[in-house]
Amino acid sequence: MKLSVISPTYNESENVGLLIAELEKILAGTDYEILISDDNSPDLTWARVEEIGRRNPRVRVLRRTSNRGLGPSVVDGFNAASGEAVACIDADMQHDPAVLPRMLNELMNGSNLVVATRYMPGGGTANWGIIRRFGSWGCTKLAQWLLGVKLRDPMSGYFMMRRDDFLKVRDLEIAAQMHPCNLGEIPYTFGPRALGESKLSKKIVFAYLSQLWRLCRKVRFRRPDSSAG
Ligand SMILES: Nc1nc2c(ncn2[C@@H]2O[C@H](COP(=O)(O)OP(=O)(O)OP(=O)(O)O)[C@@H](O)[C@H]2O)c(=O)[nH]1
Ligand SMILES: [Mg+2]
Repeated sequence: MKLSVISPTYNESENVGLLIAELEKILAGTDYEILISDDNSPDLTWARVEEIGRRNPRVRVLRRTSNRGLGPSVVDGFNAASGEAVACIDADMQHDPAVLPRMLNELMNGSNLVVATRYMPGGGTANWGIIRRFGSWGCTKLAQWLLGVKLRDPMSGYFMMRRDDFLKVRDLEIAAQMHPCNLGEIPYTFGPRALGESKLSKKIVFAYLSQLWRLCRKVRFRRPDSSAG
């Protein structure tokens, strides 16, 4: 089964080479492609990937110039992918690439969605202070309570699914709402950011909470989505 690994990036020029080198090592012997979905980063992340792509044709960059954001970048990456399996991974090495072969195995064994999970035996978070720990716990519980999500780590952001399943809806939010029947969870430890700056801000946390509330209204009360165009 061919695997497409999609990584959304914004100003990750210091990390993207490390990520690609690690993926090349771990996926050697697998049929794979690496697709970096970059929001035209001012630090020229996209140019760094183009350079690597000249050496390894399995590596491509999607240079995006509109609709900036992590979610839309992943969706565009999944749409442009050619693998039967598509995976999403952060570029700053916090998502351990060594877990990918186990995730692929789980998918090939019949899972529809495989989520790399911090909150299960064998998983964890490194170097987190009490505030981030509590914030992550709160956001996780909220998603589980409000949406009835069964996943132990719904905010993982490190997951794999069949591209066919994605193409049926072409939307990650809807795909999540379909409550895939065969869920797979693989433990991993969320490491420290390798280099560069975090993009996780209060604004992003607020956007997450308002999106959660909008989904909750839709799922629980079957209200029409007033933000839909
Ligand atoms: N294309 C794109 N990628 C983004 C955007 N914002 C963040 N990313 C990428 O999404 C991934 C996760 O973002 P991070 O800033 O690492 O967020 P985080 O891991 O929750 O926070 P830290 O633990 O502080 O690193 C990284 O690969 C980022 O480069 C965006 O607006 N567009
Ligand atoms: Mg990060």
